[in-house]
Amino acid sequence: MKTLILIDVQNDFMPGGALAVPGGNEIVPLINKLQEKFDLVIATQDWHPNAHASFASSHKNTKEFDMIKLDGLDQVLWPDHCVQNTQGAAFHPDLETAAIEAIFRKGTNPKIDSYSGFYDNAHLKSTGLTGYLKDKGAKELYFIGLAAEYCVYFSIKDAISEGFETILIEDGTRALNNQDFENARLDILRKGGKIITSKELNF
Ligand code: VGL
Ligand code: ZN
Repeated sequence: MKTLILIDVQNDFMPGGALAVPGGNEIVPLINKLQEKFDLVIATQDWHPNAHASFASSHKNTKEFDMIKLDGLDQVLWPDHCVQNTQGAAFHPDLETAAIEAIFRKGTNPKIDSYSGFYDNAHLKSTGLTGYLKDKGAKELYFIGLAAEYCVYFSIKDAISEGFETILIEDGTRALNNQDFENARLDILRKGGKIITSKELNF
């Protein structure tokens, strides 16, 4: 049962958006093309309330992209992004959504960030994604979307530890910082995840 998981294909992560990932828009045609190859397609959406704790604007004497400790965890302070029900939180207008069977929203707790589609950053609360996927009989999870070294990487780490066969489609992601993504790639491989290009999908 091959499942494609679209991570945060949202306007704020596209060039011109609040937290733009360089080239983020370039992956949308590939995502649209690949969907029909899969038995199940699901998506995640970064979905923050106003004044979320991950926003630099919620803290005093800080600026965007500063690193702070938030309840003991490292936290990058982001520009305000993906605020619930705004255009920035909407999927890219060209993303085909007809085949997306479920959307898992994350980052809704105002006090804690949530990069992974499975758990918040402190692993305190599950989104229910593991249970949903296991109930559906999903075994191999293919990941695509944004941003490579944040929400894609954190989702992949959780998918591996939840026991799924986990594959990153490398040409279907873009990073905020390529060096950070290189470290994430090595960690994915070390943990037993696979990294392929879409050309290698032979089904
Ligand atoms: C993301 C930073 C903050 C992501 C979400 O989707 O990768 N990155 N919120
Ligand atoms: Zn976010």
